[in-house]
Amino acid sequence: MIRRLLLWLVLALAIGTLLWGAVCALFILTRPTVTFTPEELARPAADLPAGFLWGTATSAHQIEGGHDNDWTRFESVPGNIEGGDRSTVATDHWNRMPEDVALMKAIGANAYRFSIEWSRLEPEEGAWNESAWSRYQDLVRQLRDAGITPMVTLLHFTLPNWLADRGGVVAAEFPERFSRFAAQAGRRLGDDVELWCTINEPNVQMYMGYLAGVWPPLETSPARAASAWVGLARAHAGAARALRSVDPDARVGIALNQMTLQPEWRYWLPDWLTVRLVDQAWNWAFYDAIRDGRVRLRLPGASIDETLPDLEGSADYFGLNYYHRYLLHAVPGAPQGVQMRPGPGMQSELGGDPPPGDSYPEGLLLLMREAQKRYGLPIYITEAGIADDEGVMRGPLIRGHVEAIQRALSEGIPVRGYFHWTLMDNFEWDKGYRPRFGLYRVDRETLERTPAGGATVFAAFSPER
Ligand code: GCO
Repeated sequence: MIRRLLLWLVLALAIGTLLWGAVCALFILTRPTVTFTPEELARPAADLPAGFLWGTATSAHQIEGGHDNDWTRFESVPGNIEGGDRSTVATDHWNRMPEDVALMKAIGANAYRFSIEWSRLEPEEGAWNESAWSRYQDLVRQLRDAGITPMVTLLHFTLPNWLADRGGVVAAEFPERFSRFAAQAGRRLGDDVELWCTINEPNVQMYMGYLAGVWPPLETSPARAASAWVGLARAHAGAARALRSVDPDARVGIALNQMTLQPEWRYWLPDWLTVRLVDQAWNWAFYDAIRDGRVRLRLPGASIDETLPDLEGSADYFGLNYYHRYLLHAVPGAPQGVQMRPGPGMQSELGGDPPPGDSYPEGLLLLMREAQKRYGLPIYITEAGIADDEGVMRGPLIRGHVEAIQRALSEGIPVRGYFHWTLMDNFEWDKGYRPRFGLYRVDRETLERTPAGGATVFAAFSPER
């Protein structure tokens, strides 16, 4: 009797192990990884195709100076920003536009992604600031004259105070007000601008503002996070419709923060399942919603399933912001049940707790393949970069990204442009001025810009050279 029981037990264990192995193998096979060898990265890369957009990216609040918005209020509270830094002057780009366009030209850039500051352009609800609009009109003209294609972002995290006071991105009126702003932008800048990015990183804005509670409005509520998500999706859809109606040539998209996610333990099913869940929610839920016209998101503690008007097909391209790889480990009791840590690649100096993921250029290729499979849209890498004070990691990073782009192109993936984050060191949100992401180094005393490590590598890949 006991022998029989033991036999059954052994049999059950063997079958269990086999099944376990089969499921793990399935996960591993369906999520292949890629490694670029040092030899591959040491050989010269093939030229990027003619017409490929090779540029830098910035955002208004991080470089312009002179703002009055929800972030400037946030910065005035001691303890909110590392080192007590403020965006008051930033890099004074508002007064140095021609000089900064010349900097782009000097490193062979033929494209530039930047944002226009809503709080400057509509300081009071419904009152447009004409001189601010004409400054941006001048900027796009200067860019065109220099042979630099602009991509304009309408919302890069910051909100006018009048809107923030009424609830910001969760306010019922937000989508409509934002669409009205988009229509104005299309009318005033549309002659020189074809490429539009409605919103920068709605996933970051939702997470940092409404779940982690470290950015305005400092909330930590899954239910409010879900409302922010829906508000941002509605606003994007409305803005896309508005832009297309005033500017028939407009090509509209949205920039999503994307991460490479891998299991900490390769043969541990809970880690694979965690990767699946986080990957879907973080990397794909927003563009899936655009593809399907239906917002579906599951957060621990809240879930949404809503069909939204105008959302379906509201993107002409897939916008990919890429910085980090994380290894995920399922740990009951950890925040959201997940422990995240960087992989073994180059470590960004962004800082923070938990620390940021490592740089893994191969991940860019994996994400582009997945985006192509899901949407088949042209792809722009709307941001990619590294905080690197000494400037020693930036060059190899750019080389790795070019490798990823070349391989994607050779597989028939329609990648059309790359915007390196960033043109010059700037105000890095709650981290202040410490992390240096710039292809130009900015002296914080004199604001003088000088080429940083990585600038010559960037210039060497320019299709314009
Ligand atoms: C973001 C933004 C940028 C950052 C950049 C570096 O991802 O938070 O788009 O504003 O400065 O990503 O962290």
